[in-house]
Amino acid sequence: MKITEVRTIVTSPGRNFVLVKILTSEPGLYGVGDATLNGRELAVATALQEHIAPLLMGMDPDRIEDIWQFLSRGTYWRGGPVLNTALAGIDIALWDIKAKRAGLPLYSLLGGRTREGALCYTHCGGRNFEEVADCFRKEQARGFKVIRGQVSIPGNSSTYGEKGAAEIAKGTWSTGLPMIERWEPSAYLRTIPRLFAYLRENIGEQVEMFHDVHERLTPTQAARLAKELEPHHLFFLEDPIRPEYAGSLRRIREASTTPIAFSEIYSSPYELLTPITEQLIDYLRADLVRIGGITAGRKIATLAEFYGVQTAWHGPGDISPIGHAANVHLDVALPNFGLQEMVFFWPEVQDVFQGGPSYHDGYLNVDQVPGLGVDIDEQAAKRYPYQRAYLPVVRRHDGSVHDW
Ligand code: KDG
Ligand code: MG
Repeated sequence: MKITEVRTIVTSPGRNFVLVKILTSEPGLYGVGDATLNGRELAVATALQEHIAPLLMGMDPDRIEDIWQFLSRGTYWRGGPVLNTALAGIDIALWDIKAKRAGLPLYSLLGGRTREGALCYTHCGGRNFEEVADCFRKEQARGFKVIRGQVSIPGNSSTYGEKGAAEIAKGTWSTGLPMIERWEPSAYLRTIPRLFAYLRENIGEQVEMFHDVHERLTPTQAARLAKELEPHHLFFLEDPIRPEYAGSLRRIREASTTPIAFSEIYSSPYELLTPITEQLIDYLRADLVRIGGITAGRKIATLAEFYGVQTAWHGPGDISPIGHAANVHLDVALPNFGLQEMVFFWPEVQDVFQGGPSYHDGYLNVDQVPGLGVDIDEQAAKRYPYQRAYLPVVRRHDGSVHDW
């Protein structure tokens, strides 16, 4: 069997997605992949169309690992979010083909089910503590056992996550130029411990809560926050410091027993080696579509298993139902699965994609159908043309750039 075409589809049903469709010499046998990279979509699409697709013509799609090595190391100047996201798109599509050929759901090729469903979480935000608590009550009523809590920070024009699930689903991206958010650490560091004291007081201990720092603190600030949050028993504190400071996770570990989830921004499984092998983290927050797909994800998850680290893949709305399905197929097969991010996709997305993970009472699942269980309606995809869009940028009150 041979690869006969690698098709790149850029579509924007409410936000931009970059998709891959790999066709083969077996009539009707193709695979779909996700290569979405917010704010740099066309860089990935061009890498796929101009540099990667020509290399794959005539290759055997069954040779997933060989193609992964060939695309990853054969490029010589390797890695980074653009090339590894393109690689992920190819990789996910090849796994879809392999599972379809076998007539098995993808999780079956990954070792079969270790669980009946994947524990998932939703996003709550608000302009004040009461709004956040109201959101927690609403989401608990929908069955969520784990909920992320974010809140507006006094003095800031807008704060990441304050709009909750709606913001995360369709993203806070903006067409035209990036939205500039203002942010200062002092007000943030005072507010977040008070938020979780309020939530524990008013929502109770039954629901698991966590918070996403979104890579904004210095190691010392992060150590302070993790310590002050200890009494509230968070499920984890997410991305407390910049990805470049991974070694400083040691400082947070020394200061607190608050569990740490880290690595959302990483674009290579190799960046995770120290955090995992030194047990500096409790959950790996990598994004399969960023680090190189299912092939990379299952390797780093297996390493993590031997160090007591669990998975908590980054999920939609940043990625499409295809990437989300790849998440959940791995989730239900991995012994060290921890938690899965999710959003409810909106109508335009459901117009373009058929299938994908389903939600029930706090858990996600995938159908027992061959492959990933997701398909693309290419005609519908054409109805949502790409529009340049950027993620926000944060500047401190003095105007200097900070991490968003
Ligand atoms: O597009 C980027 C956002 O989706 C990102 O901020 C999400 O940090 C994120 C999270 O934990 O979902
Ligand atoms: Mg995050």
